[in-house]
Amino acid sequence: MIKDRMNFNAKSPETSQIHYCNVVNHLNGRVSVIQHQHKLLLKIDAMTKYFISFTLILFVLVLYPFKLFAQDTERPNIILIMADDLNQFVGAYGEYDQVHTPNIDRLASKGTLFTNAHSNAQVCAPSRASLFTGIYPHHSENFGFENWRNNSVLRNSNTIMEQLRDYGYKTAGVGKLMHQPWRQAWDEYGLKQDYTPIAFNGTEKVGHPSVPLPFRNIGPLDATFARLSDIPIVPADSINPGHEGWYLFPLQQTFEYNSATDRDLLPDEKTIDWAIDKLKQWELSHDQAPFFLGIGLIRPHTPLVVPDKFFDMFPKEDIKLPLILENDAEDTYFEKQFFPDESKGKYHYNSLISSFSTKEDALKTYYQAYLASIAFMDEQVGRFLDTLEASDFAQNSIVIFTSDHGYTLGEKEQLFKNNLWESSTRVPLVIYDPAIEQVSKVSTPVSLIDLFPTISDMGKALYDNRKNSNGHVLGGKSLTPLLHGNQNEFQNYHALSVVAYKGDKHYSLRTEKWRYIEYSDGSEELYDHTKDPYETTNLAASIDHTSIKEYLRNDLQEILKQSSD
Ligand SMILES: [Ca+2]
Ligand SMILES: [Ca+2]
Repeated sequence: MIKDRMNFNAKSPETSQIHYCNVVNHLNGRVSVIQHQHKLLLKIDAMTKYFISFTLILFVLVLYPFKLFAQDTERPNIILIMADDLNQFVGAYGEYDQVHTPNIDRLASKGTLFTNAHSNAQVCAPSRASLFTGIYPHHSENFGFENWRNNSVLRNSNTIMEQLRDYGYKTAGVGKLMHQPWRQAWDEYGLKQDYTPIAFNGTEKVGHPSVPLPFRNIGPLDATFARLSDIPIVPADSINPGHEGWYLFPLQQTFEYNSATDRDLLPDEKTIDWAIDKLKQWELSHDQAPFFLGIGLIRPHTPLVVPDKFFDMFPKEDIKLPLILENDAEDTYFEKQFFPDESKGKYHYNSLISSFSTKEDALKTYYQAYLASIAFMDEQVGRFLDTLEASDFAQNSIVIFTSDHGYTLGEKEQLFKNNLWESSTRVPLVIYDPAIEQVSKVSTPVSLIDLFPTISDMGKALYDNRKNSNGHVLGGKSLTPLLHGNQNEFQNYHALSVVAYKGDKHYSLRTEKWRYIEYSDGSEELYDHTKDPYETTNLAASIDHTSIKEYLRNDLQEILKQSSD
């Protein structure tokens, strides 16, 4: 054995040979020789180890990068998928059996389904502004449709992408995410938001000719619902040249449709294609930095235009409408106190109903298009999830699915969003983290304001979000304890929602059991969700509920005061 090693030593570098000869020549005692030989052998062993280690590393790096590629295990990839104007119509909730959302349901079956999640503002721009910055609308004073990137508080605070990027994440987004896009917040951005295809008169987008009047007149974007095969033909008039065919408005392009299988791709389909390509590109790059990927889908936002097969899933005659009571709005204050004429939601509702022979026909027609748009959106989510699940990222990527706010579909004679009732504030929320054993359902009231701290917590980037003193601190808190079943920090947690109109701010507080609404003139609504999930009976005037109403009123004021500090 020793001889063999000596022979090996004879082939080793010259310096080792000289060292060995010198030792033999200059030492007289056999023991000393053996001791030095032993030391030398140890040295040779170490060299051998280094050689083997180096060879292994080379082997790993050069020959097996695909199999042994490992990302940062401490910080997972985070994927945020957003739908637009999607209310609680998701099958996993088991509340409305007319919906078809197998892919979101699949994600929910693996992750945690939040059954009491809400938006903080019930229109696209301020909801997304508060979600992506983690700052409450009443702190930024950003409530409406103005460009939130001009808002001083929001501009001087990090978006979640910047927060993660500062701590080593690479970030990419595609589709409709921030409403008012801000490219610099991302490392890279794919397709911009595009609500169309839509009918076109050669100059401007117009209502689809198939949509009955007067509903068609509420505006081309809000009013349009049609099968994709129902190609709009808009004749010329004295001003406009007319146009035959669908039109992609921001791109100023004709959308070609020849058949179900021979047509251009819809914006949501292109968005998912981009996200899939990005995932594959990252997979091939072997970059070890974790990623944040935002995917913003447009449907079921209007125009409700999707391929025919999704309309065919919901035959109108088979649709069962959820509970919509006559005169349900009589004991409410939003419309009568603040809209002496008509709110947008009431106007849309009245226009829809008067465009059909019966209220039921009107609502079923609209529900069919909304449900079809959800099913279409769900199919796109499924295409992405299929790719993710087959990728190297399947086990180290958290997926969050939600919407920017809900949608009121006929309840309280409203067809819109931007109110403080359950249908409008409630959003679907699913969080799937493959690394943990999650609880399946959480009924704690949470809201979109909690996503910034949740995501930055997951990415180990839960640090001061302010760029400077003009920024504002976060309004929510990380939901990760809830994923583990720990509710200790959430005993009195609430979802706060706001609607602002003409300078008036109206607030709602949602607890496990109650919804309390306080309008700017002091009018109140109170609903008991254990008995009245559709919020049909306003208990604010009930003597039996004086104390709970007072408690919630004080709580709301306390929250507004506290979170202003
Ligand atoms: Ca929206
Ligand atoms: Ca009522």
